[in-house]
Amino acid sequence: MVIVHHLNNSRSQRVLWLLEELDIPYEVKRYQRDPKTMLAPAALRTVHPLGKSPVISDGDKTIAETGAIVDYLITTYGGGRFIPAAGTPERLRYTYWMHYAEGSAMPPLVMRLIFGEIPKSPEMPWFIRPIARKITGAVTENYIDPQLAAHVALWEAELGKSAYFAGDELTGADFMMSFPVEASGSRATLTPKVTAWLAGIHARGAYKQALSRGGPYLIMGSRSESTKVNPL
Ligand SMILES: N[C@@H](CCC(=O)N[C@@H](CS)C(=O)NCC(=O)O)C(=O)O
Repeated sequence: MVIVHHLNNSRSQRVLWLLEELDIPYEVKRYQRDPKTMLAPAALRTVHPLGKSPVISDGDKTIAETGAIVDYLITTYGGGRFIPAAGTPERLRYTYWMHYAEGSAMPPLVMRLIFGEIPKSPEMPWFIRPIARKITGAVTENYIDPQLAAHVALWEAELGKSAYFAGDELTGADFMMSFPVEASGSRATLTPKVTAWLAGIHARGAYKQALSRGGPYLIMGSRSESTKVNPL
């Protein structure tokens, strides 16, 4: 039985979604973020030394890193689903987006979150706060936001070629991309094809079922909610 070590409001939600699509039995072990630091509890470090989510256990195997988990689940339990055939152009696209989601899309999103939080830090002396706000605001405006806009434009172009990120079938690339796209939805302006792709995913029965297994998922909040509740 697959056990998902699931942190609330986290990347691990997409693993639950994949498991629902695969329609295999699994258990969810829930962990709650510290409400002040938003970090995972120490208990997660007993599962994997980094103490990050997602992590899954399957028999004697412990697997961390979403891309590795998605790849493992699809190749072990997919029976050929959710992965394009080897040697096809779709397979190359699949490999690209599987790596890109965490390797390229997430860093500017995490940066935006951190730069947004710096001026709000309660430890910061009040007279430094306006200076911090000015610096972080300038970096966000001049560097991070243009980067994010370029990423969203890339997604829009890719979804102009096919219904999903790696062709006309739902694949691991879409499971991986769901989190950066959801996280961007509250930090950048999404474009029409990306918005439609996300709406299509949110309408899936398996996606909804995964939400009920994972508990409240606030990553999809509005821009204003996001400044308070959207952790990464
Ligand atoms: N690249 C890793 C990132 C893992 C990660 O940073 N997970 C976040 C949740 S979205 C986490 O555990 N944060 C809590 C913490 O760092 O304590 C993956 O995709 O699995």
